[in-house]
Amino acid sequence: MKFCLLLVCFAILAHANSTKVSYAEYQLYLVRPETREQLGKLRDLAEKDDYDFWDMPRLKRDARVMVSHYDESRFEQFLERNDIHYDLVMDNVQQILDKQRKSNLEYRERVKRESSPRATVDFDHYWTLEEIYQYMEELGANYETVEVFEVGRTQENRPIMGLSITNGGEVSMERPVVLMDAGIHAREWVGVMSVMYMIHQFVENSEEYSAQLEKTDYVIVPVLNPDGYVYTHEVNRLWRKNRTQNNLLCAGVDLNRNFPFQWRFTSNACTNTYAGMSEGSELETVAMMGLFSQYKDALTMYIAVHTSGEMILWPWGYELDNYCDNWEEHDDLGKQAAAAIMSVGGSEWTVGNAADILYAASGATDDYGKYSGARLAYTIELTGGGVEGFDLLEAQLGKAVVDAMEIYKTFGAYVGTLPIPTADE
Ligand code: 0X9
Ligand code: ZN
Repeated sequence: MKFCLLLVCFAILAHANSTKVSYAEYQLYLVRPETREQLGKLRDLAEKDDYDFWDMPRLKRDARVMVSHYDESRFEQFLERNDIHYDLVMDNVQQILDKQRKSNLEYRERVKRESSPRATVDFDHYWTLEEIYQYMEELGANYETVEVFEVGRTQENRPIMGLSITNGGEVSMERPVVLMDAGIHAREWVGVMSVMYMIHQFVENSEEYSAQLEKTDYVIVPVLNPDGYVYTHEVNRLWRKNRTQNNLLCAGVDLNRNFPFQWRFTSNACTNTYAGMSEGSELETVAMMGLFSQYKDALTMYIAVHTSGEMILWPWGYELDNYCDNWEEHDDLGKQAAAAIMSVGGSEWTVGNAADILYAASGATDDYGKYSGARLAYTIELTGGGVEGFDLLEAQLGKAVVDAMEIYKTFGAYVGTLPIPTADE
């Protein structure tokens, strides 16, 4: 009997893992906390309940929250009880996703018709994991400056691939290292694409960046959460976490809450910010920790690439009113990068302390990077899709990655002027 029950459960899980998730029964709200108390209530809700906050609530700003019809009245009652201003902006989230998909397909068709011969890489569409890994392998095979390596494996046995770009063909440990990852949050596709664009530029247009590539080594993990990334392409566009099965009901650990610095227990495994059973419990976390420790002696900068909000954030991010020792250096460089974005026609980005500007979050990679010895550690939140969708339309992707490139250039050029940590002593 028990065995049968188990079989039924497995069948349900297998089905849930393979059928495309529809958001027809979900609606999108904008909520706007006007007081600190309302902000606290909303953040509490985001952490404890399993509503999907596309943005974390910030004071006097709109945040997008996706709520099922089933939870609608409970959610609205909560907002009304706390006198929180809200707008129901979309009745059927699936319609936005479908509209975006259609527009993306049309755009792809147009680009295909207009560009002849077709370039080998393009930033007109979001790449699949296969396309990303294939491109990395291609660069590794064709360029002396590129090395491609496996950093670890996921629960679903996918390789987590890393790539280095170095002048001599390997990380010298005598030049400062910039360590980066993207795709820790599966649905944040713009971040992943910006890193692929950076790799493409640094490798295939290297003359343009020779001054900075001579002085700095790059170690990059473009998709730190490959299981989640594939899941967003194949099953559920809005998935954020990895794919660990926490219990019968809920899957996924938020890897950006799982790192072993100021880790904090969260009880509800179904929330989008579930921190895992224990610190460093996830394979992806362990893989990334391995890189932090491998390059420790030359590690100078760490960049966590996320979407969205157009923000450049520095530590500490786990609590309010606690700035890291060299926060002014972080802030100055962040502002330089923001100015560079504006100089290429981008919008005005916000630069500041992660907890202040966004919210406090424990066990995140940025703090772990700083704690592991990186002189500079940032989270960058790239351009997102507004109420029109979680991420940008593909037609706007090209501009977003060019803007992000301004940050990578500004940061890299500065790092090239710094001594490696061991030379400081
Ligand atoms: O919540 C996060 O993990 C990041 N934002 S996102 O919308 N991409 O999910 C921000 C993390 C900022 N860092 C810290 N607060 N430590
Ligand atoms: Zn993120």
